[in-house]
Amino acid sequence: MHVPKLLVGLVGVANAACPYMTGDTPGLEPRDGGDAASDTEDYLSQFYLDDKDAFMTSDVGGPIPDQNSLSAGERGPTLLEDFIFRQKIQRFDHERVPERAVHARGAGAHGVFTSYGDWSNITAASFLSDENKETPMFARFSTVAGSRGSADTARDVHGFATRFYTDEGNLDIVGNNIPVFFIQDAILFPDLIHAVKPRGDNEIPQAATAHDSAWDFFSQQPSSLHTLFWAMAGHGIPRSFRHVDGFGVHTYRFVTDDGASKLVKFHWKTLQGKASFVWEEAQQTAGKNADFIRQDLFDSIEAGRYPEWELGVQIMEEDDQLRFGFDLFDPTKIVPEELVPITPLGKMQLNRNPRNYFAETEQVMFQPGHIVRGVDFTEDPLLQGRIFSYLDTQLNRHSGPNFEQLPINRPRVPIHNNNRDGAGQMFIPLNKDAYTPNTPNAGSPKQANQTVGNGFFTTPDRGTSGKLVRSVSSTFTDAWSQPRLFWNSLVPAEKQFVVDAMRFENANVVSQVVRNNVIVQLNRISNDLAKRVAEAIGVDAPSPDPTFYHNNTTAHIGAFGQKLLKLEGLKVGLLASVQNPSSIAQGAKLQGLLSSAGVDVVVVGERMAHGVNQTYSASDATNFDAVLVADGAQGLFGSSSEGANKGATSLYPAGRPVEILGDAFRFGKTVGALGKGGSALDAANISQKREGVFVATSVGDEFVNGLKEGLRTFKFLDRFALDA
Ligand code: HDD
Repeated sequence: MHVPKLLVGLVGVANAACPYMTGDTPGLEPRDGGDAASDTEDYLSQFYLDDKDAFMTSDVGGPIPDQNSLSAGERGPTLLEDFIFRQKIQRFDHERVPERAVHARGAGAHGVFTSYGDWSNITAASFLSDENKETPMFARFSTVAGSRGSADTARDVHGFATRFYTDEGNLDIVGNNIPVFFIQDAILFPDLIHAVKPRGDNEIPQAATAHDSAWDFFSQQPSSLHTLFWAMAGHGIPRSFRHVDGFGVHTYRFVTDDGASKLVKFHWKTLQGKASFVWEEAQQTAGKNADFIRQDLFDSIEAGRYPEWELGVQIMEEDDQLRFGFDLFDPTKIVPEELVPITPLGKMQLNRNPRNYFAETEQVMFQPGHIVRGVDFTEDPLLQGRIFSYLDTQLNRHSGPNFEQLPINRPRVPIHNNNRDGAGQMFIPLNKDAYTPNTPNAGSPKQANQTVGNGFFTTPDRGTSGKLVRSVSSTFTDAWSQPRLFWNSLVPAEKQFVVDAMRFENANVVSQVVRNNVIVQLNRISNDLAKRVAEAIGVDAPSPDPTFYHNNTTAHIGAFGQKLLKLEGLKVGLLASVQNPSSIAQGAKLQGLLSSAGVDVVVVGERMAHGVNQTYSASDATNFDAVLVADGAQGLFGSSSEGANKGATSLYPAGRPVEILGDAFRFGKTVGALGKGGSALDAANISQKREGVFVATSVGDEFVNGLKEGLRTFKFLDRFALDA
């Protein structure tokens, strides 16, 4: 297996040839090679509208008052000439632009990519040409099916779109948090989305696949099963955007300066660790705080806890296209890491929140077609179709071609071409001979290609042929082996996640025909799974269908991990009581002990008071990654304070750690099930406490270390109610 080594030196010459033409593109200073983070601030600040001490003006700059309309007499009609009224209302009336056709709901952040080395032995891409080379980035995370105003914690595939503002133009890796996709040919995308989006007559359900058309599509289109399994597992309800991996999905090409190509798959490995909600928590959170996940990202960055991901590639040869028993150009297949390890190339750190959601996060327009020298496409039919669709949909959203000139979309290098005019043209081109070849302008802008001007080029050795057909490739037809690979790699509790999710989803399916079809497809993957779902949705338990059980490998493919690598940004709820100030005082002491780990302590009390951050009625255990009962607060448990009981009991089944200070026994009795086998804890059996239950006499190192260990493992898998 060719694993690239880091080259040193060598490419200095190539970089020197990378020309920064003095900008004749207004407002775009060529990167001075400074650090990428300050680049971003310097660059974007050119566009800030900063109104701290200013007087109000109209859009054309005249100072105005805008709180009263102009009328004929104090009781008279508003006058048509009132340009202030008309402009203000007209601007309001035109604020909404079409939301994204999919991925409408998202959150973004700026950041920096740092290359681990010089990778010119596998790619000519400039952003990977030097160790520690920095490139400004913007990333946007999203759900797929929900409208812009839907809830963050809906179960869904999650978008993971990343833009590199490289010194040779913008590169976008527009991926998801799931490494495969539902379909193989882009022509089916409208069918897929029409099936998963709400019904055409009543626009119900919002942001949910628990309905007939979605499962009718999934059961009729088996290529969708692999992605569906990942979405029914923890990957569909991540704890936050910080706790997901990202995938480019398609196989791309890396191509070197001299035209040699490798096949690569892009991976973003979260350095926070992967973590998910359980479905009940995700549902509750959607009601308690629809913005829970976007708030988590924003608050983490505001607090200086910058999330990081490592960019890696699986590197394969052109001859490997069919080597693994499936087609590398089939976007429903992964390449198990056991077969081709991931080579880390660099790290992305998101370290700056947008200053304006619409201007940056809503207007950013990613495209798989935003590609740079050293990266090339493959014949993957889904990728080919996406290259058209994103440009097309963005023309619709921006109602014109100049969206690439918006501050968030502009590259950080000068633009030189003969594209002219179009609505909202922001540049003033000085070259009046906008054609090539031209003599009056000395032939500028000149053609850049593989050997001159560091131009983009298609891999020279790429070739294609074949009769024109409309069909799925015969190399794409096995739809069941890889969902089985995924299912086999899950631990029992994660399998329970999938079973429970499919039960929930199909219990909302009305058609018995669709339910039967679903079980037929599940049975081609696992008879155990099919029987467990069938029993819950009124379908006869199927007998095994061995004709599909080939390739039954159990290669572990990095199923949804349960280990957190960093505690930064996690929250613990200290259940205290205003009747006992010492229970509240423990909050400050605990915060002192946990702040170095980046863990926030939220003190919960019956009502707001000094030292109390939240009341029981306004909070829920699902807001916290662990629940702690302060010493002296146990008196609340057993009383009528619903919040207190809910604070602990509703969290416990979700597998989050529960920490008990002081008189644990009374608390134990109330909450119950803290003992092994689901028994209540009491003085006699306190040693029988279940995994994830910690008891300490005071807020000290023993208590904090127990909590940190509890948070790290995050989910105590034995707590989930597994099928008998
Ligand atoms: Fe897509 C947006 C990811 C298949 C057509 N897609 C969109 C976004 C992400 C993805 C992350 C949001 C970008 C942003 O934050 O602005 N899409 C994917 C992945 C796919 C995929 C990983 C499969 C590998 N998409 C796909 C297909 C098509 C589209 C097959 C159409 C043929 N996607 C779109 C779109 C969107 C979009 C309708 C809506 C907003 C936009 O493009 O700019 O063109």
